[in-house]
Amino acid sequence: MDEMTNIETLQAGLLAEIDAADTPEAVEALRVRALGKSGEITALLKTLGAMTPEQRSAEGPKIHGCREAVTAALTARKAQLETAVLNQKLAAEAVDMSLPADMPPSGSVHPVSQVMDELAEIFADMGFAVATGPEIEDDWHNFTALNIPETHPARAMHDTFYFPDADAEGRAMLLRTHTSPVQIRTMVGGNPPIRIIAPGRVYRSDSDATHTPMFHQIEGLVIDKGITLGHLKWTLETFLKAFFERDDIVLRLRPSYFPFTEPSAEVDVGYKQEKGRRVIGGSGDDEGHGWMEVLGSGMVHPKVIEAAGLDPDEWQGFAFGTGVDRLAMLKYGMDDLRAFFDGDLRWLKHYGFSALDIPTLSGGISA
Ligand code: 2U9
Repeated sequence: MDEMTNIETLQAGLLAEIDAADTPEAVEALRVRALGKSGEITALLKTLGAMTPEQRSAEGPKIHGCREAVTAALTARKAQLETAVLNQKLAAEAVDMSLPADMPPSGSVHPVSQVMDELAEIFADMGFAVATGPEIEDDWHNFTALNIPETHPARAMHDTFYFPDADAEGRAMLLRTHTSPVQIRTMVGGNPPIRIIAPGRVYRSDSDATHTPMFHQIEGLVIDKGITLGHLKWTLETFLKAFFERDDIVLRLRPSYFPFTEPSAEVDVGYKQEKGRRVIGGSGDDEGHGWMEVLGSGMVHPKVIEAAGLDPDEWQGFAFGTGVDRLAMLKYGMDDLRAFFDGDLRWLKHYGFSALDIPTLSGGISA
């Protein structure tokens, strides 16, 4: 009876003190006082050893009950106080985002991002919308719909990064090897006429001084009625004049082959050798000049138009593609592709662009 009163009194006293504790540290001090090595409840637990079995079965449950009640109260109060401390801290450390910055923005825009912005601006002016799509694709959107046969070398394991498992429909999954699946998705999902550019990352299992396993492409697609090679040539000429910011751009369309276009043409621009550098402009056939390949292009193959669910007798189109990294190197005079992906801050400081210098046709395309 006496013990009972003791345990009850002890428990009531501890619970009241735990309730009154106002810091996590005060709760911890109470835990040590009650349950520590020489704690009050610990001392009670130790008395169990000297008891007779009868006493023990009478007292044991009370003492253990007391320990459990105190432990639960300690845990609950500690959590409560820690939440309060955190909330106080969050309130005290709140940042007012509407305040002006006390430092100018640092960092710079990567040349690839800059060129992507320039391209979007130039093509927007010609009425093209920017389309994007997944970088993880299936082999139908990346190859089959583009009239690339099962046996085409581009599909080989050593050229394409495949995932180990197929998707739910049994299609092989891969990292897109070009941005063309974006155009396929636009044709399948939308209704023509279509005028889009698709810029973005593409992946090929390739790595040396002029190839990186990930690089940036931009492709364009126009689908409408009565589209001809003339529209293609005008579009590319207008684009290249705006991009290189000169009027004396001369194009040469060379017959080529791509599975997704027919006819296909590689597009060269004339350049002049000046102080050991190639400067774009003029006819490549002039003395001291040459031709440099900058784009691939062609009239969209009827099979591709059909695969995307459109009637090729009604709709025609042209398409083109080029590497953004290479365009950036050409325009801004960088000679090592690998530096693009090193993340070297000195290189970025040297070749980067100001975040505040946004390319516009009215304000000037390059910064
Ligand atoms: C659809 C129909 C046609 C996109 C095209 C090229 C020509 C081309 C290369 C340039 C250098 C890729 O980065 S690169 O290696 N691209 O030569 N691309 S026509 O043709 C399409 C795309 C989508 C539906």
